[in-house]
Amino acid sequence: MEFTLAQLKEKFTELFGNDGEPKLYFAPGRVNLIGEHTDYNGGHVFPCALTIGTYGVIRKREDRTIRFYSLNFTNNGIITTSLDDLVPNEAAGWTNYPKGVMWTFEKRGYHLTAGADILIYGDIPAGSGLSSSASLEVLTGLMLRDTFGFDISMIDLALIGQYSENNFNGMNCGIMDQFASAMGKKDCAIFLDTNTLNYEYAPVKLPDARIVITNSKVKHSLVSSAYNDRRRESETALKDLQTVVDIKTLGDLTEAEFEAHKDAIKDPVCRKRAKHAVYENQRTIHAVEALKNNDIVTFGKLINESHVSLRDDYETSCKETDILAELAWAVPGVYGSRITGGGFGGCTVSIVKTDSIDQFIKSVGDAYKEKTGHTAEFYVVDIGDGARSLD
Ligand code: GAF
Repeated sequence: MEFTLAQLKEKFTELFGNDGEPKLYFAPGRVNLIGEHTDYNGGHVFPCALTIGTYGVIRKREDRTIRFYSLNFTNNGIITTSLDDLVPNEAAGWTNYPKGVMWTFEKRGYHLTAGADILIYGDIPAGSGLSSSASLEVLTGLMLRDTFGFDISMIDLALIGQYSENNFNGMNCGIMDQFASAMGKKDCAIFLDTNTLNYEYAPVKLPDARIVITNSKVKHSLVSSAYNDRRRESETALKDLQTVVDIKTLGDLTEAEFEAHKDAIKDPVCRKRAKHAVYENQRTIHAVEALKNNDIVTFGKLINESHVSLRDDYETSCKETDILAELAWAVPGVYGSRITGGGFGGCTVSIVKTDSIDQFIKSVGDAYKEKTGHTAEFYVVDIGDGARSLD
């Protein structure tokens, strides 16, 4: 983190004056350990909040003006808008995320009686797929809730973030990222059933290993349209299956039930998508059981299988993340490695024995550079708490 908390507040005062005490908040990014592209298919996910994320300083105004400033995009200066202009607009760039949350508040009857001055700073690497936008949405929701005194639960803040991303920003994401940012807990992953929103905190006890995130530094274009395509294909498969079996979501099926009914899915591409969603959900359930039994070897194997399924059936991996996973699998001391998050670039997550981490970084980093020309970045991460006030 480039700034101290005191510096964030000083910067706020420098930009927006010292007329009243501003408040400081934080919402984390996330890494998903397993359960990918299951959250909009009624399956389970297993993400954890990180200690990196998005910081926000806020102070209520008297009028309806909203002023934003990002320490990450200082060239844009102060961006001024109004509560009367909560419409998505490409030129508004990153401010579409907080504006979307404000719009959702209004839509849900949480009436914003005044504007605000807001300073943002994020330390999630840009384009890494570690949920900087979800963290910004949850952060905005939390800041608005506290500043305007609304009674809204953290889970509802996550749902508001998801709604705004779906309906204001046009990305049909599931609930995982916002839920992890809002509800994260130090040293635990969240075993979340996205059908019911029932969840359980599972301690991530890795006696001899750490979580290592590898950033491919690649982000292929049209990520959000490819993501929305996957969602549509899964929905088509579900509709076909519902003609032969009584299910609400793909998460309702076991592997055996899927195999028995899969021929009802007419399109072979949709059939592959559904296969991933069903098997990945079951893998996630087994992986959490393995982790609870301190069986890190099985946990790692399931992580590897998840990558293969995302590569071959769901097709959200890409050349670079396939190379990263394959290089990781070849390093002794790696329990498991796979692409994490929405896909089409971004990061892999690996469980690496602590005393193999240096070798992992050197051998994966060197070979990746040689094969792709890109310089990967490695983050040995800790699991942090969810969104909170820092005052
Ligand atoms: C993105 C989405 F935002 C999540 O909701 C989830 O679907 C994920 O991709 C894939 O598991 O991060």
